[in-house]
Amino acid sequence: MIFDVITIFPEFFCGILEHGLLKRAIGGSYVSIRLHDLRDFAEDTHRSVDDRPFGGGPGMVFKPEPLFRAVESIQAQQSGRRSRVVLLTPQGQVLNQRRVEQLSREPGLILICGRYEGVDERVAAHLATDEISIGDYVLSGGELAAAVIMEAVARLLPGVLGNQQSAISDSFAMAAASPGGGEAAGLLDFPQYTRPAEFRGWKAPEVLLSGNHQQIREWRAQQALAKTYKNRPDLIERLPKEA
Ligand code: 6GU
Repeated sequence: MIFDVITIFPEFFCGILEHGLLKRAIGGSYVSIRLHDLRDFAEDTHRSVDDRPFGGGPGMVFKPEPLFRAVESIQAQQSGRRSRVVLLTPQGQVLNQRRVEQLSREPGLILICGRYEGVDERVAAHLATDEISIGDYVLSGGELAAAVIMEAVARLLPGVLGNQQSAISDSFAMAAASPGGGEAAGLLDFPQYTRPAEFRGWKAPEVLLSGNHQQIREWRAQQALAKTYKNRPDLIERLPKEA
């Protein structure tokens, strides 16, 4: 999977590429990430990429020309199928695991880091294939959102996680493939405990130490439901009705 990231802050990505999952995915050649400085595609000597909004108002808006030039120069180097062009913007469709799974089936993604004040709408209308937001809150730019997408997609690529089972049974992964057939059915994950069995007087649930795997499965299913009910009642509403 090739990620082409278009940004005014290429250095922003140094840290996340040098640690953890993305570092391993790059090291193992599952993923390659190419950073493109939007200013390299500016048309004037000041390398300007934004301008004041038509109609007035605060802030600056990304001009269309540098973004079109950047995407078209990336596409000109692609031989096979064209990558989807994802505009990261708070006006986009909210990312979820289903969308992450769709994106993980692409050979590559071009990620445009927008800015909060705005991107000329002709980019959304005529250049981007997708507009994605990572949630209902405001970030100054799309860089963190691009990092979120790359991490979430990379960990689904075959081979990136040593233990594929983990990706399947994580919170939000679908029930069809889950081992117990229920605990990951669109619910949050069940609570985990590790040693010590007692910490500051708080005991780990005895059932987890019992070795009774049937009881452990039942406890985890019930706890997953309780946690979801408490923190994400909206997910309960969306459960498949037959269960
Ligand atoms: Cl993709 N961009 C910005 N600027 N803010 C956001 C976002 C994206 N997703 C949530 N908030």
